[in-house]
Amino acid sequence: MVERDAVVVGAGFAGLYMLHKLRGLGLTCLVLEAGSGVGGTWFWNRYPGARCDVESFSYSYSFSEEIEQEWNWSHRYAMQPEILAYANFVADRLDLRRDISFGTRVTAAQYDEHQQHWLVDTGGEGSFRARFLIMATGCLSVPKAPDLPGLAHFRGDVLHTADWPREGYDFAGKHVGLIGTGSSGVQAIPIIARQAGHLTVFQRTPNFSIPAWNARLPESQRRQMKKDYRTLRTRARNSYAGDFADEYYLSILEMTPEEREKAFEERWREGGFNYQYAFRDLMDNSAANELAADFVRRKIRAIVRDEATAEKLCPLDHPIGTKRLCVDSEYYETYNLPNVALVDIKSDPITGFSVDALETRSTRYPLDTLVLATGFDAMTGALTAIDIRGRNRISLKDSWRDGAGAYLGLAVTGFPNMFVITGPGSPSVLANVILAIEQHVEWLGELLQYAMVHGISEIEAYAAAQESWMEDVRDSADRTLYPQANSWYVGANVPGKPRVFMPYVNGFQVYEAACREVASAGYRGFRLARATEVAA
Ligand code: N01
Repeated sequence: MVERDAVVVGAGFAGLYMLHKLRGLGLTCLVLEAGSGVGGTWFWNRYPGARCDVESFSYSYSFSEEIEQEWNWSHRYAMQPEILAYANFVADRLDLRRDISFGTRVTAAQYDEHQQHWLVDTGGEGSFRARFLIMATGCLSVPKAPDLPGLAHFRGDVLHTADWPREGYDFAGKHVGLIGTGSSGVQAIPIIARQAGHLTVFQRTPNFSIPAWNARLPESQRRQMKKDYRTLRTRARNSYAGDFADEYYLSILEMTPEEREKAFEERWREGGFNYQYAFRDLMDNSAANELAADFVRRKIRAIVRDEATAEKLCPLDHPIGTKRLCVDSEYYETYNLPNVALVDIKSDPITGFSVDALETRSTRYPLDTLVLATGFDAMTGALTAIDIRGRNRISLKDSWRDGAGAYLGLAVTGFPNMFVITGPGSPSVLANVILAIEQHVEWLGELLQYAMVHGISEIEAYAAAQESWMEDVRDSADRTLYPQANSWYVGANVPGKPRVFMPYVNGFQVYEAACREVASAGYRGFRLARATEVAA
């Protein structure tokens, strides 16, 4: 049995920084990672076109000025290989690998109330004991295999974007089918279309996508960004989305039609997420939202030459932004290529597969390869995949049966000394997730420091604190348009998952202030017990 002060699960961006932070506190720590390398989601998601849709300078650690200055981002939005190289650079620069056990998948964890420590099992790769268990398992890390009738009959290659072969895949000359038009599909489709003999996209629901206008960063801009880093980071910390961009200052409804059209056009030309975040009434006013949505639909119709295809690509079933916006590079333009076809599987559903074809109600599509860009069991999937048992052997899965919850999105009642980085109830996926991770790691570092100084051996969220936090998470979401969509934010993409809006919608800056306030009130809402009190 290996013993440490803390076991961290996952060596993505959260796990790496958590390890560094714990070392700084003088705690011993081991990170258990299922993959053979660091990087988390960026280790597994190697599909063609995979890149970050938050700008590279923003989507990077802010805690080390040395790392900021030493690393050079090549593009406005970094591609997956570059982000993975960055994660490796950080791991080497901070000498993190010696405390990471690769190829070690955590299968179970049990809290021992008498000893106040966690026993962590890996199903053959060893057992571990630690006072603290920190789940850095990521919000989007468990791929969702879609329930496709008869898929087992298909003898062609089946690839999932979130579990892509490390050696890559040669699409040349192949007839390829792709299911899923969320961020992953929207990024992969233009690249696969250029490589494959023919690409058929099977679309269930169209998404809104904004151009990335990705480009190489000129040296002068890189130099300037590095000079301005502290100001930019401060701006991000004080913002809704944890990003540098200007946000929330325009009201769609207060503008004249001409001003509005100009503002939409400017945001479209600027590209990326600021199309959503620049307008303060877009996410809570249906009329404002519809105007922004209509502008994007008009863009789609102007780009896509075939009228019927353009109509199929126009989202009509959800307000813009209520499903996560996609950010693309020539996504809509791809449908003008002669080797690309779009099939609406809502009106012509998939009925089955044969050894070499996908069949819809009306048509047989011969395929060599099927790409699944069908998403994730988001926010909770990586946690409920592990048999986590807290006080009285209660399982996390059971305690989340009616919906996931965590106090501040960080700590779950009944699971003392376990913490979740960017868990349900925190801004996580609605913010720049690297900053969301940093804020959690830093806040948790302070809590553990406080525990050490005060001789506290057990930390647990009170049930009332968690309930009231999750009530606020839900009520805040209900004041917006977010819950109107069948999105993975509410777990709607996983059959049987309770419909609960999981992220915190009030903004990164509001959330950070709430966390600070909890800390300065002596960690209000947490039961902090000294060893003697626990034993009693
Ligand atoms: O997954 P998704 P994703 N039959 O869930 C369809 C992040 N990300 O991997 O909408 C047919 O968004 C499903 O259809 P529908 C980002 O946060 C970030 O693309 O359920 N279709 C949908 O079209 C993103 O939001 C980056 O009707 C089925 C698609 O599959 C999140 O990951 C890059 C189906 C799934 O879309 C998830 O994105 C990539 C079925 N049975 C991803 N099941 C960055 O750049 C599902 N679909 C940072």
